[in-house]
Amino acid sequence: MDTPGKKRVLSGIQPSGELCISNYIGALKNWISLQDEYECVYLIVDLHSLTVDQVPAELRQRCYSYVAQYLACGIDPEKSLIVVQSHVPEHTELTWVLNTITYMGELNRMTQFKDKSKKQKNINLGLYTYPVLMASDILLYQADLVPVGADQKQHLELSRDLAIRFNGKYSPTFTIPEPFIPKQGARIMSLQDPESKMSKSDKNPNNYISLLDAPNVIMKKFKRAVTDSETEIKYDENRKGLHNLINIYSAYTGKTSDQIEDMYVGKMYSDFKVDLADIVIDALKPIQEEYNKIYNDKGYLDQLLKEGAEKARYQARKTLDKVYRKVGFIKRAR
Ligand code: ATP
Ligand code: LTN
Repeated sequence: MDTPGKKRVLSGIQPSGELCISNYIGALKNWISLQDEYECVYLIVDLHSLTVDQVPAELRQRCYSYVAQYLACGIDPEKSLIVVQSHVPEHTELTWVLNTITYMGELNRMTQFKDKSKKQKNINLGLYTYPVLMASDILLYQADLVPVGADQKQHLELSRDLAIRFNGKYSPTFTIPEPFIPKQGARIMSLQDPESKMSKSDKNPNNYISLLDAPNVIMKKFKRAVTDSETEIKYDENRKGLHNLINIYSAYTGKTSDQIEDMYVGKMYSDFKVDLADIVIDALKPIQEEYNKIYNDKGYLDQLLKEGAEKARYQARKTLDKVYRKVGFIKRAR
């Protein structure tokens, strides 16, 4: 960390549910491609995941599993830091300060809060202030760029507003982060309900493809994916199910929607779905093989997280000390 002249990338995923192809297409794929040009920090945001009910032993295993999946997908620990959010206490410390410059009206407008409040009984304060913790994640590392799916745009705008507000109230302290959202595939939809987004914590596993799903499961889920009663394979926004499947096809092959339409002239939905399933199965195979090699090596994963946390804390402390000084706290004698 702290290479002069190199810009910073920061992003994170909360360890709730199984990582899905939507998380890969919307976020992870870009995380990987940004590693050479930027200094990257990729978080497993375990503090955020507590806003949804968790089984402690499962959460612990899932965090290890996410680290192994980040690595298996191509996050290179030589180039990027993989960090568990709770290992760097500065995240929660900065959150407090940012809480004091966040207006309740801003949080009331957050669509993720509104959506999640409808879905779960436990509408806790953490769910409400979730975007402030996310802003801390980003601002703590002075990130320039934040690769996320389209659903996170509103949260990112809040992070920018808080950075601008703090800088204005005190003096320039935080870098103003920019979102980095893919042009295509920024919003992958559910396979059974193409009106709502694919979500890894969905109760119905038929709605998503997990990165660790077995080939026969992937095939079955795509075959069952909701389409429509037409026959032609056309990229039409109004035919939501098919539109979504073409987006997934495009994300995994690099082919444009026009090219895909041409390839399937005169063919049936079932041909298209089977091909798509095969493409995704082939893409996930090396990831799953690599995952199986590293997931059980807890010693290696722990060591990697230890190094990640140490390096991250250096930068985090630097920013937090600055913030504490600016707001008028007495410097702690060391
Ligand atoms: P949860 O259901 O637990 O909220 P999620 O699948 O919505 O999970 P997040 O942890 O909220 O995933 O997001 C991780 C990353 O994946 C974020 O960058 C987010 O923007 C991206 N992402 C989530 N869902 C989609 C989607 N349907 N299409 C594209 N990107 C997505
Ligand atoms: N809120 C994000 C996860 C997240 C995040 C971040 C993303 C937490 N902290 C910092 C980018 C940068 C979500 O996807 N639900």
